[in-house]
Amino acid sequence: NQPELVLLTGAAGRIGTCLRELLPAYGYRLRCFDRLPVPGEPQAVTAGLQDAGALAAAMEGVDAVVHLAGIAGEAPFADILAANIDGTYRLFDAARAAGVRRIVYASSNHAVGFTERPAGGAVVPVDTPQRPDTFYGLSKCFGENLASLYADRHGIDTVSLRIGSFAERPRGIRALGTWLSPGDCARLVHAALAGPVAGHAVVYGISANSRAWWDLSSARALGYQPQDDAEVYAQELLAELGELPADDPEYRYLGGRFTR
Ligand code: 15L
Repeated sequence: NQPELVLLTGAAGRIGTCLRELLPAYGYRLRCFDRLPVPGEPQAVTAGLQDAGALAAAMEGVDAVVHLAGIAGEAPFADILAANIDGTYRLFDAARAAGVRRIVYASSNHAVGFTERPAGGAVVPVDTPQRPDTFYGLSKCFGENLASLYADRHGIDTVSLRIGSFAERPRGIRALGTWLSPGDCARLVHAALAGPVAGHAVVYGISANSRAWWDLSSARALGYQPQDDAEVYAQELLAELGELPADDPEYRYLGGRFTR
């Protein structure tokens, strides 16, 4: 029951580039959408989310959407409003109008970024209250709630991925807990596209890090089996940078430096 044709928005971005490389091996056909040309994808739709005609045409025949497009960090509210809030609404509504069955939404840990890390290094559960650390994080709270609304009201299966720190390898001490490797990113998105979902699911997106900050049980329930662990890099990173002091926001809050 795995979707076949998947619309990938933000296909030219960092995670989009990773998924273009790794998702086809799981049996998906990708249609790429980005406001910038997508290197090596002459068929990609080059348009913004505000282009209703291009978005509707891009949705034709699509089984599922992976929505990555948007601003990936803090920005003036007007920019976040246009790209991440209005743009995400337009994406969801175009998917609804086209009868798309599932939407995988790239949320972020910054939706809960002002949450203090529990004492003793316990992982934070997925049902912790939203607590954005920026306008960016606030837009991710909006996207998660939109995903919930479109699941309840329109019966679309939706999955919000609270992505940690996606990178080729962990950069910095925080990433020992928050890293998502490229291979695990593809495994996670595959699970979100093909796993069992009833309504809206929220999952954290990190690798199988020994120092994980977030609970992966809802992701595992979709079938996600992470293979990488940032611990492999721990010795090298700690020798270079040292442990984070407990009063450093980078250590104290889930969102790290975004809270500053
Ligand atoms: C994010 O949401 C950002 O897009 C990314 O650039 C990183 O800062 C990441 O979170 C993180 O928290 O490490």
